Amino acid sequence: MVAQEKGVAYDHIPAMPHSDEVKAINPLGLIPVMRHDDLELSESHAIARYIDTAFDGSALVPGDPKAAANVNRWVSTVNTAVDQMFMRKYVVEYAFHKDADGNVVRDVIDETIKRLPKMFAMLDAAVADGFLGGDTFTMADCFLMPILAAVQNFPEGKACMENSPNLQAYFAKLSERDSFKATAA
Ligand SMILES: N[C@@H](CCC(=O)N[C@@H](CS)C(=O)NCC(=O)O)C(=O)O
Repeated sequence: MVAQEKGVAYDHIPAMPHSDEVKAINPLGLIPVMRHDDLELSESHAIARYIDTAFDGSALVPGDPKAAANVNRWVSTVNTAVDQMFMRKYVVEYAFHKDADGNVVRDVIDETIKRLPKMFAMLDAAVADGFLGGDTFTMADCFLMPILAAVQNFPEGKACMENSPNLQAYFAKLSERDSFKATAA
């Protein structure tokens, strides 16, 4: 989304985590990884910041230190707390944690869904001014949107979204951006 928002051309090369081509850049084998000229980079936030600062186009993190701090705070919150709960302990469990018969193993999911409403309430308040943590589109929105798209694919996430009016309006509006349409899985 960051490259799209900036109008930066890129080649998207699908690769599996822990494949040799990924490990050549990130010894941990985690995606995403990026190559630009002689720079090889891992970690989504580092990649996003590099694209934002190395290329022309409107900045996705403001120049003013206090405004930037607020955006960075929300990127970190999404990348840690929100990602842990929505992706690692919910979406990934639904998608990949199956028993021998192919049924979803629900232990982690059933613990997580008790905590989903509180996280949704925090995010619902955080987008009240139209964007995550404020009234303009920033890098924080690029980090939240893909996770919000994924969490709604499963019933409890969908229900929480339906109970979060600000977040629903936010998601509907930002889904119309070309950067989201071009990158949504
Ligand atoms: N902190 C890293 C996390 C990267 C990450 O966990 N990527 C996932 C895919 S979204 C992955 O490669 N998972 C494979 C695994 O955990 O083995 C970042 O923000 O880039």
